[in-house]
Amino acid sequence: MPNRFSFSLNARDGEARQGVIRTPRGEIRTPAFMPVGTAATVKAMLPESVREAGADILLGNTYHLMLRPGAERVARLGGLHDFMNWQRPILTDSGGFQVMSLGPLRKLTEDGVTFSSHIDGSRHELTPERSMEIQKLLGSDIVMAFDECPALPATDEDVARSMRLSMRWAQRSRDAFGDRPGHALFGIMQGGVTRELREESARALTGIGFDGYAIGGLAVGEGQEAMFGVLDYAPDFLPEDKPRYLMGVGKPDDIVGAVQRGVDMMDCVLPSRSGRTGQAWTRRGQINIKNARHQDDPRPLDEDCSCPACRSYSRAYLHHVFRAGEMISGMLLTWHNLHYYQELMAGLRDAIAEGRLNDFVAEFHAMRAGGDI
Ligand code: PRF
Ligand code: ZN
Repeated sequence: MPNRFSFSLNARDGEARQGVIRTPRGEIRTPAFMPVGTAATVKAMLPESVREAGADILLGNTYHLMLRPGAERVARLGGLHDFMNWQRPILTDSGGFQVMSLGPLRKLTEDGVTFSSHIDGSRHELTPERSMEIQKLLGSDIVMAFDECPALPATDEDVARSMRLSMRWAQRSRDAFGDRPGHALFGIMQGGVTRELREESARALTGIGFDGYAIGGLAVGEGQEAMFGVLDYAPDFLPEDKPRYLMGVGKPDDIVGAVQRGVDMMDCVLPSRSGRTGQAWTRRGQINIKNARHQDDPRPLDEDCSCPACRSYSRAYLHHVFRAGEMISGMLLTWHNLHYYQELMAGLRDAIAEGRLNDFVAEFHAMRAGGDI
């Protein structure tokens, strides 16, 4: 294992890139999808199952872990990797975005954000410096700068003001992070759907210098067309030799479109969350397992899927356990969804490496039916 963080590209196909991030805790094949383990667990999954489904890295959340069980406690117990029994890389989000979604419970100043816990109402403060400290206590491998993400639509003036605050916080994050060999700090581009603001944000971040660059502030209500519009130019503002991470995206077709536009990493709660609400994602489209049409269906979710849910269980069984409120329902559907997402990423990586991404994407769209299958 290397004792440093590095990124190298193996292949390009159009704007798409295929590469590998090396860290002391293992390699991350890119384009990568990161399952979300907000509260030190990918819900309904054992860590070894998350790995078996194909994940190289998980995402954890500063906001949730600082409130419960507390970053200092996790540090005393040996750090997040030991605590949750996942020894591979972990990326932690910085907390700003999660605090923003609290709405009226928060107060924003130049220094940072004060907010009330959604758990017990207690008051807390997050600043760039405290966010860096918490992510260090957790032992995160990829630390995210502390930022603010405005909900869209917003006026250009509000988006500009917020972006400039995030860029001042990015500098403070960089200063507080210091020099930690083997650990990476990523800056987060903001600027809404305005090209000039995205460019200004990228210039500010590259001037500071980060180990990787996230594209934040998308998938917040602007719609896929507007998001792809930004992704048509924004990755070009970032250094070619550093990973680019699109935060909080998305559905399978969002992922494919983002990879085509030069994104290297993504995360989303969708495969795990929708697994618990009875939604399965497959190559042929979505399956709503609640639907009565599945109650006598002996077929698996997807005949060609090799996940445990598809190897050993029928749609009829999955329908039954979902309707009965049995926990195995969320376990099996989450496993299937994570497996599907990771197979999609592997397919994208292979296609880029072999210079046939356009054919892969055409096939991806051709396979998908409309509605519940
Ligand atoms: N900033 C941070 N986390 C995020 C986002 C962001 O803009 C998004 C936007 N989709 C998801 N998660 N820090
Ligand atoms: Zn499956």
